[in-house]
Amino acid sequence: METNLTSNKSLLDWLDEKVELLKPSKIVWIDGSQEQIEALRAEACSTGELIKLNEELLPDCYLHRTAVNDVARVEDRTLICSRSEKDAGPTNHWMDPEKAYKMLYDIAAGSYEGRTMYIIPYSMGPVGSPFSKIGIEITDSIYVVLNMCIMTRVGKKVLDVLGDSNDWVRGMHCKCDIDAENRWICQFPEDNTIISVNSGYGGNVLLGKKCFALRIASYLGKNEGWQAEHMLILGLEKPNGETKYICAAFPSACGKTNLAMLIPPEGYKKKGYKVWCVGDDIAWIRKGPDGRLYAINPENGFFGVAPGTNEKSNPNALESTKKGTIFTNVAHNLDNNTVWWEGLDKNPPTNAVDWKGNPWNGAESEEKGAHPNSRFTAPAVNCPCISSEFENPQGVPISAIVFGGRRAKLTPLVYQSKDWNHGVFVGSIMGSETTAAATGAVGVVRRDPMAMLPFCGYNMGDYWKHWIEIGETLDPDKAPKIFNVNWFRKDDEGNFLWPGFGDNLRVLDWIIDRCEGDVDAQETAIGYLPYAKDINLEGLDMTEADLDKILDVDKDAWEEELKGVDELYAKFGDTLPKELADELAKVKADLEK
Ligand code: GTP
Ligand code: SPV
Ligand code: MN
Repeated sequence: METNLTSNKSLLDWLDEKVELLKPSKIVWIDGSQEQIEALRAEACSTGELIKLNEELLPDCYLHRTAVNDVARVEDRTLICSRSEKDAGPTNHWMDPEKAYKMLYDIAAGSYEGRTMYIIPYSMGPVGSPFSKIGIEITDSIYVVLNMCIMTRVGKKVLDVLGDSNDWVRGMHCKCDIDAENRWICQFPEDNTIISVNSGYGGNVLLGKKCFALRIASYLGKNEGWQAEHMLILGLEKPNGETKYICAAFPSACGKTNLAMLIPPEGYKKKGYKVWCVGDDIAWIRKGPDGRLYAINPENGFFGVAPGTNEKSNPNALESTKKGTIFTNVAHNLDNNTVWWEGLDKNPPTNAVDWKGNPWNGAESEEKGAHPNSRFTAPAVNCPCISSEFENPQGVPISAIVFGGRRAKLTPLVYQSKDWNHGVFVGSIMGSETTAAATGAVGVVRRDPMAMLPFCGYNMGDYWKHWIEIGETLDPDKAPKIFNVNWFRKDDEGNFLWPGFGDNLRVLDWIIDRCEGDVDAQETAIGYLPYAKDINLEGLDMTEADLDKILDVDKDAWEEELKGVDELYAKFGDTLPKELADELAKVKADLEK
């Protein structure tokens, strides 16, 4: 074995076992040095795993194409392997851990033969922060190594913090043959272990992200009294210089990255409003010494949706991708060796290669150049609006928690919950149209509680109970206020009824005003809705009457919606918290009034 970077016995023992199983031809410790990263980039380019892009226009940027059958998370092949099936709950796929280990070890055995085993020590959260947690991922993919080096804090410094501790998350990734029939993404929450086989796509293989920072971490949080959530974190700086922090949970490809980096509309900008990005996908939240909730972003980069990202919709994200970025499954413009995706601009390249690796003429082709779930992996430091608190080991204090989904009908632009438990209810009933971020049908409404349906590492009934119990420990004056938003209402012709993107600040402004008690609202059965006059429409081609159309509560439609909630709740049996059953009954009764 190459010289060990640590003498940690639990780690070395685990590695010995994995070497025995996987039979790598070579072993490389990832130390996090620039020289090593350069050498790996060069090696990946020599084999075609990466394509180096135009050094002038996109310095240190690379393109990668995954297998055509391997472009999104696979939810039906993502398993929670707790000892008891009940602990995985009715919304997760479960397998007995003994059976799962055997299945996975059979698939993985000998799969590193002729390949290199890379050992990646990484920290989720700033190295050494009391919030942070350490993981080790072994992989046979340079693409995974280079992505992890952007998305997490990697290298020797992490092992120095780990010392002799046994408190680290074990992650084993094996590309095997990228065989979709034998693809499995398994979490063993009781063993701090993740095993991923036969995939090379982001969320399935960058084990620090969804597997650790959400599935394993949500379970750790339940036991240790904190929360791991699928949430962006942003700071809204007001003209008086004060910054208020908001966490928001939207399902995959429903606008977290966009909201986290938004640029205020002209009128707001002039007044001095600014938005600072702390995180765009995951928040780890715990109570601080002053009794408020504090959040950190455990990641160090953005694994963002490429399509739709442009100079107008999200200039900060676009700017973040201009250096040191890995692009996955976008189109390759051969004229200038850059990248392109649908919605980048109106000039698709004509001399290009599409995401599948075929010649592509964007002016003529009916096919898409980039996959709808194509992504960029960009370092957080590149982001022009990265928060000064990004590295703060204590996190930022949260004023508001926002839930939201993609709903063409029904859900109003924004409403506020009546109190904490009602807010937990609002999160629990979230429904959203499915997107390309996971395999399967797109555009179908499904229940996605707290945007955590694919990411909760244990029984979601117990997870809801955990939310309620966190609320019980908070002084109501210090607890974040809870809201729900929907940027995606459409008219009958399919046009969006709200401009979205930067203009979402108008809604955040109302949310912060509500938190400060600065604005009234109308009480309805589902919660407090804004008066149209209280949402600033200055500079928009929209009237208060237009706004009223997306600030409505349609009694019949809500009654229909709540039938879906009945169905969801019924699955939980005795693990459904009584508090949520009570909230549901209350909303039903209020709708009847
Ligand atoms: P994940 O990385 O999968 O968790 O996605 P995300 O929640 O960060 O979503 P993202 O911000 O990348 O947005 C996904 C898609 O939604 C993109 O195509 C955006 O253009 C679109 N989108 C984001 N915000 C808005 C909005 O306010 N209105 C509309 N109409 N579309 C939006
Ligand atoms: C998501 O699907 O919510 C993502 C991308 O953020 S992935 O890392 O693939 O999960
Ligand atoms: Mn996500």
